[in-house]
Amino acid sequence: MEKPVQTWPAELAERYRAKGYWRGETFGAVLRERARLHPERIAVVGGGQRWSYGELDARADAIARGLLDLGLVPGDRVIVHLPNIPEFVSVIFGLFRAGLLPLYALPAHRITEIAHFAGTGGARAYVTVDRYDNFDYRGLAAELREREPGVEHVVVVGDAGETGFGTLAALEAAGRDSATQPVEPASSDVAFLQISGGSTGLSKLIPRTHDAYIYTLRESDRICGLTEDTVFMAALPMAHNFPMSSPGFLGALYVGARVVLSASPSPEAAFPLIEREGVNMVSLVPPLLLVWLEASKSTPHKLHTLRTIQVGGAKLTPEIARRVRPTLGVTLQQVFGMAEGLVNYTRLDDPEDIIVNTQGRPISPDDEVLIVDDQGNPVPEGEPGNLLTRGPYTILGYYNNPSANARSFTEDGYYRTGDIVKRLPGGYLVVQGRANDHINRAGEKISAEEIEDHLVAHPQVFDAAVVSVPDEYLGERSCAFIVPKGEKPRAVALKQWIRSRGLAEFKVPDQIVFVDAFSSTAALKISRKELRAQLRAQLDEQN
Ligand code: J2J
Repeated sequence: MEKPVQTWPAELAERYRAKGYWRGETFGAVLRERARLHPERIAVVGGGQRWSYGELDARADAIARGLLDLGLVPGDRVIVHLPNIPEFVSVIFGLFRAGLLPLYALPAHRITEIAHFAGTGGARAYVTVDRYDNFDYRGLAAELREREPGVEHVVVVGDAGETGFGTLAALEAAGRDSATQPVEPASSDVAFLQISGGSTGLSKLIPRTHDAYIYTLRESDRICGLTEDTVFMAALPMAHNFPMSSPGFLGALYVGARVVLSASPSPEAAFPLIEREGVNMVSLVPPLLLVWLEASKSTPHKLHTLRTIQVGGAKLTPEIARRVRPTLGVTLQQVFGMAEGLVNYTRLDDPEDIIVNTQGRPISPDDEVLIVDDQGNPVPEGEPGNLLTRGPYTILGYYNNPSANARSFTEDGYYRTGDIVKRLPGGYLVVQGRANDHINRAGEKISAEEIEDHLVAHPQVFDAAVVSVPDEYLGERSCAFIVPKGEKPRAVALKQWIRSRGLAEFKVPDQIVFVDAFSSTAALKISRKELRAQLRAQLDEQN
């Protein structure tokens, strides 16, 4: 039987240590050290709170003890389902310190996704917030406890109401008085589980170790020019790997910089904070960049402190990229990364042509990048092909998922990214498209298969195929082709159906097209992939 976590072969691990990539650091120890060096400096600002490094450190200690006193033991998984609030940071550092593994869920996720994470991750606890963005997460927690009895503990940030769940405030208070001594995990241990974009079917869990992840933070900080004077804004949801680690809020904390949390990435929420806190760096997805560029022209807020805007998660068109410097007077940095590992950056001092037209080059000289045709043969430089990668921070397998691993990793440990890229001289990558059928909707990845499965569960749906459609604003939107069964359902009813299945709002199809049948060739058992390609082509013809 395959082990739940695939680790690097001994000789590679040895090389990464010898080269100083993996330095034996852990998150808990890093925070301790920063707090010792400059306890008074502000670490996190958000939700009306300002926490110094010393305060964050003390909170993390109390939370670690409080969690262990619940009966959790090192190695246990804990779902963290929190919006951009300072408690996101204290909770995960508390977990790190206790050797417990955060499993990051997005605020947009709903019961079906959370129950899936709880089941596949074998989570024993769930940390959430009372309410956020017109949604009561306590109700979700109650349903989760019913569906997944393995989730023994629920901790609510804020008001637990009548639920009987514990609150973070109570857990922290108890932890402050506790004599429990957490044991620092090993740096080679898994620190947390990220979630995959879910290219085929349901999201998979991504185990990342302290050593490997902290290496990316340190190098990202260097490449992106972070110093103690950096004021980094997390505007995208913090649970996303991009604002978390490239260099993200964790990279900012790693250098002892300040992290400012915006409850929403909208200019209305973010711009006043930029002015008030003197934010100089932020990461965005392409559609938000567009909104920011427009809003910046008429905002009363002063944005002159901004120096770098990073854009990633989905392809940025050169036309928009070119407008960044003249409009905002900042340096654009393109970031092409993935929660499984490999991250590419354009460098701050790259020529404008590279910054505008490429998605950057890898972090590490030991990132091995292969660009191959469908038979696995390398393509000539400059030609598009499938991107495969392995290296000092790219995982070698998903958590406890042998069948996904068989599909997504080669025998010699390369991750099949599913991205089609071409490589330019100097190692710069240009993303050309994708080999697999997910929809990249404004940086949120949606698996066609997952949504199709929910659609065909509807009594009036005979068959369904979900495809991506180019969208001027979102980059891509989702379109569901539906073959009805009996009376044709209404499009709004199908959208409502997806919501009622307990899925994130971004997975609700943007567009629904009814067809009598899929083409006759489809009946001849072409693959779903070919069917989706045909339907996409059909849409293109119509437009
Ligand atoms: C085109 N496609 C991109 C880009 C990601 C940094 C930045 C992003 C992510 C991320 C991340 C793209 N142009 N600039 O984790 O640390 C698409 C690719 C990729 C997939 C990964 C980070 N940047 N993509 O987006 O795990 O298809 O990570 O394989 O969410 O997003 O998605 P995700």
